[in-house]
Amino acid sequence: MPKAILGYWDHRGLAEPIRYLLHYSKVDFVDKRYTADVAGYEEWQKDKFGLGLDFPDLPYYIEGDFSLTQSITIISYLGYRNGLVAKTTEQHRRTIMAEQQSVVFRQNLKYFVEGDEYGKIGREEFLKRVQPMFQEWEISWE
Ligand SMILES: N[C@@H](CCC(=O)N[C@@H](CS)C(=O)NCC(=O)O)C(=O)O
Repeated sequence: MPKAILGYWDHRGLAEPIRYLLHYSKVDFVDKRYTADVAGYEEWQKDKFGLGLDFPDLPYYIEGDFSLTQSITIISYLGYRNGLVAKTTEQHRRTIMAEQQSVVFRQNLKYFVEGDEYGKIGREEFLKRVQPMFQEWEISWE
């Protein structure tokens, strides 16, 4: 079986949690990174429709004939493959809810951080406003 390949831009973005998970699970993989320049963009455009992906996008994950896109789906699959799955109904409830909630969290945080907010209100107020977004996640996972 050829080495698994994780393809993404040469930054953290949506791929970093997948990279963490692959390292944590001791999966030997190719960390394929497309550079943020014309050459990288053109390389990705060539691969985009040449890799046989069902829904071509970045990140992608390939294991031989098997391929996946959608960052959360890749994480979910790797969890399944590496025994990091819920074993009870309650764990499953938390896992699937946290999975989608993390998408919303990321979106909201992104809008907040990338918007003009930080520049307008300053660091102290920014940290105060961003705090409640993290508080919801302060839950026990026992
Ligand atoms: N919902 C997708 C979003 C994927 C996405 O927006 N990928 C961006 C990078 S963050 C991209 O550049 N995709 C390549 C393309 O659109 O050609 C996921 O979670 O994987």
